[in-house]
Amino acid sequence: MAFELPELPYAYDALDPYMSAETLEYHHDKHHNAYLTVMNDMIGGTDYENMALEDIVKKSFSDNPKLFNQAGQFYNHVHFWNWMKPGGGGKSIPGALEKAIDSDLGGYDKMRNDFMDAGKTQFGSGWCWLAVKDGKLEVTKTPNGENPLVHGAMPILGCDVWEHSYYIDYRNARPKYLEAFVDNLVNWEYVAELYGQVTS
Ligand code: MN3
Repeated sequence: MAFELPELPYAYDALDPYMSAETLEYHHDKHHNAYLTVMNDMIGGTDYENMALEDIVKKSFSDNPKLFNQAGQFYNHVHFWNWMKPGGGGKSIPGALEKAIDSDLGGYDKMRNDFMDAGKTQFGSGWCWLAVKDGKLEVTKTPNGENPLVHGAMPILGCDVWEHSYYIDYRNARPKYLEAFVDNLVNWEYVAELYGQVTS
């Protein structure tokens, strides 16, 4: 069964001025769609064809690195659009997740700094993450299309730090993009929903 490109959960200009319609048009319609198209071509007629996306990501990481590049990035972006919303970001975080950020990550301000620092220090393309491993929250970073799934953790928030995600709006200023993401874009309700699924 071929996978399909999910529509953006908001209008292309909804995240303006923190992420422009031009960025979302290229990032969603071109980049995300390209990962999807190549992945669908590669899984057609193979054992991967009827597997769940998470299983394709985990299996291909060890067995088929070329497929993993596409499947990992397809998976990451399916969530990335939902990890943002108009009027998002900041400290207003649903209760159970807020408590876990306090107990596991030293509170909101430390988590915010550590998350942005992970994104800033990821050399080259990649992602920074909030993930749940063995029931506890952690902040991590990965290169290219890798994600916490392949390291035995569940990603609940990720920020794409490939240049295609910020170069139109921020040029080379990755730290400004990360700050806008955390302070103005994060959809904490969706992050909390994923957190609830992992910890329930
Ligand atoms: Mn991307």
